[in-house]
Amino acid sequence: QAGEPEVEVFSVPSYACQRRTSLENHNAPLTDALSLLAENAELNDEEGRGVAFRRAAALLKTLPSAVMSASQLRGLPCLGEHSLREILETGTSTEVESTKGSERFKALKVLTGIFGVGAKTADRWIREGIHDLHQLRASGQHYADINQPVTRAEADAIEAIVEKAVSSVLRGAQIVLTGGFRRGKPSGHDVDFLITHPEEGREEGLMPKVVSWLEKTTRNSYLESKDGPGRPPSNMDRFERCLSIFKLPGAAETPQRAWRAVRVDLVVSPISQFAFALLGWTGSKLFERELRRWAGHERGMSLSSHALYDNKQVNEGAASEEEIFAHLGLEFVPPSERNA
Ligand code: 8DG
Ligand code: MN
Ligand code: MN
Repeated sequence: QAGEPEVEVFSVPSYACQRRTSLENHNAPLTDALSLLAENAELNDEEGRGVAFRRAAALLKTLPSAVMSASQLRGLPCLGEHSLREILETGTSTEVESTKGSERFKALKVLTGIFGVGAKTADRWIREGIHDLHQLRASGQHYADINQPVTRAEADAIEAIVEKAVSSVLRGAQIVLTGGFRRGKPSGHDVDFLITHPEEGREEGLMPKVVSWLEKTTRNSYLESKDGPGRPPSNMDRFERCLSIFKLPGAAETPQRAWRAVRVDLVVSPISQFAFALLGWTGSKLFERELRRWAGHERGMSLSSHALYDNKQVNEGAASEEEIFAHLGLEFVPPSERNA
């Protein structure tokens, strides 16, 4: 028809694990708005709403160009109920604007921006009338570092230390950088490592040894380990895991010291489960969630960071991530395309 501009109607597979999502995002204004709504839902313990917003954002991140009109999204999964149309038409939405202006959201953001403070602690402080750093200081609470992103160069420096620790306590043990940095992100909220040994069983008991090596040898760069009795074990898996805090030179909130704290996630896996652990700890969180949903809903299988079981509870072994994707009937998606 004359005069009608041609608009591309996007067509996208439903599951994020069927798609490639690089760090290049053509719809940042939309995904930023949806991520803000997701964050607000998560900070308020509304997991279902959070996931719905994360899914919608992930879908837009995968599109090859900017969305110009809602009609281009016709028939796409999980875009119906949200403020998307309003954002497309007006550049923002009433929900996004009211969230941004909300005192509770602002307080949750500021307080969870403190190192080691999660939604639960922030919520308790808010109920005690603490909404910002000034009030927190006045309340006499122990004052922590502000979260600052970790750069790739800092991650590399920490990798060298962890590498040294691991090979010093067990010859032949290997480490792999996982998480966001393996997906090519230039910065992250922490640094994630997976540790293994090519001989099954040799990795047993490795974590305490690595941690004591770090404590003894690297006083200047190692602060503490957050595992042990104080920290409930993860309900997601049974790996030896340790949340460590490293010291890096840089501006800290407390003027008396010249370093800041950086979170490091250490996980030990036996070589027989290594491919599953690698896939499970590389992320993104939404990509992982979608992989498990695909496995369950579309294949009748069950995927974890340890194993893949088919519908007869038979363990499908795998020596590589490629094999796991093949077992799941999915095309292989490299780490750099898992930024859903
Ligand atoms: P960022 O740190 O750069 O902000 O992003 P990220 O590296 O993608 O996120 P992350 O919070 O460090 O998590 C990395 C992956 O690890 C993610 O896919 C989820 C996974 N993961 C946890 N906790 C646990 C757990 O307890 N068990 C298992 N199996 N996986 C986990 O974060
Ligand atoms: Mn990470
Ligand atoms: Mn992590």
